[in-house]
Amino acid sequence: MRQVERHRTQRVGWLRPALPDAHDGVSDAQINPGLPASAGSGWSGELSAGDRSEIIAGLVGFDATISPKFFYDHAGSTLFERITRLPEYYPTRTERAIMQRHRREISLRISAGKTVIELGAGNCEKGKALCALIRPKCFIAVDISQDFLHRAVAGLQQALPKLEVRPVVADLMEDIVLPGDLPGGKRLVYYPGSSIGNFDPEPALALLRRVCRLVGEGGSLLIGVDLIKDQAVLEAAYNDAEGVTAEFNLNALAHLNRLIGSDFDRRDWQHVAFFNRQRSRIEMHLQASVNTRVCWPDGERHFRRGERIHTENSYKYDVDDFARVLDSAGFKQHVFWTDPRRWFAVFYAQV
Ligand code: AVJ
Repeated sequence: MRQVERHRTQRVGWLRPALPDAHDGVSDAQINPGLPASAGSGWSGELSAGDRSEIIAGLVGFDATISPKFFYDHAGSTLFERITRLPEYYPTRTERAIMQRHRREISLRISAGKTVIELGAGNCEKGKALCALIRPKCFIAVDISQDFLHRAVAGLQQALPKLEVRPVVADLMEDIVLPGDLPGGKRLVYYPGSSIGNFDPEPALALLRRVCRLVGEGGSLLIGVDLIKDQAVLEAAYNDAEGVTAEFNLNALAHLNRLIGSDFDRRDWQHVAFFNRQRSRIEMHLQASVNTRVCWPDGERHFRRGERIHTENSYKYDVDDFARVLDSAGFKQHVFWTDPRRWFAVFYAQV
C-alpha cells in the first residue's frame, strides 16, 4: 500500500490539503458537488460559505482531502487533549520538558510587559505556563474552535486574574485580526506544539511572514517544532495502541456530517498514518474499507474500497532547515533549545 501511495504522490505532485484551492484532481461523472453555498441548505450556523465550498471541493477532488482544521469541533479538541497524554505521543511532553528545563534562560530573553499572542491556543494550558513564567500584561488566545476557546479563556482568567485575557477566533490560513484596543509594548507570538507542521512548506513560510508583520519591529516568536527522528517512533505517535488517534481522525467525519449534512458512516472508514520520508511528514488518511457512496444535500461522491481521504500532514523538520525558514520569513536572529534526544526544538526568533 505504501508503494502505491508513493507512486501517486509523485504523479499528482505537491499535495496541499490545507489549502482550499489546492486540489490537483478534477471531478468526474461520479462526483456532483451540489449547490453553491448561497443556495442555503441551512445545515449549520457554524459554517461559513467559504468553509462549505472548501469542504466540498476537498471531497470531490480526484485526491479527496479534508482540511485538518475540521478535526477541532468540541469532541475533536477533547480527543486531541487525550492524544497529548498518550505514552506514544512524545511531542507535548518533550516540548514541556524543554520549556521547563530552560525556563530561566527563556524568561531572561523574553522581557516583561509584553502582549503574548498564542496561535492555536486550545485549552490554554501552555499559554498559562508561559504567562506564569514571563508575566505579560495581556494574553490573546487565537484558535479556530470557538466553543472550546471561550471555556479555556475563562479558566485561564480565573487562574491569572491580573492578566488581561482575550479570545480571538481565527483561521491561521487567513490574516489574524486582533482587537483594536490592545495595550502597547512588544509583542510575542507563541506557537507551541509543532502545529506549524500542519502547513506545507510554502504556506508555512507565508504564515511566518504574517507573524513577522503582526509582531512588528522588536517583536518576537516562540515556536515549537517537531524534529525528524526514527520512523518507528514517529509512526507510533500517530498509531497509538489505545486508538485515540484513530478516533480523532474518524471524528472529522462526524463533524463534516454536522457541518454540510453529509452521511459518512464511520464504520466504512479506517485510520491510516505513516511517515512519508520524501516529504518529511506524517500523513494521516481515512481509507474506505468498502465501496461506499457519501451524499450531502444535492451532492455525492463514490469511494472505491481502499480509496483514501487525506486528512492531515504533520511535517518534521531538521533544525538547520527550520532556521533557514525563519530567516526567509524575515526574522533577524534566533536561538533554539532542544531535548537530549533531539526529538523536538523550541525556537525563539526576533524581528
Ligand atoms: C496539533 C498538528 C501538532 O501534528 O502532531 C496529533 C495533530 N494529529 N495526532 C500533530 C495530531 C494526530 C498535531 N498537531
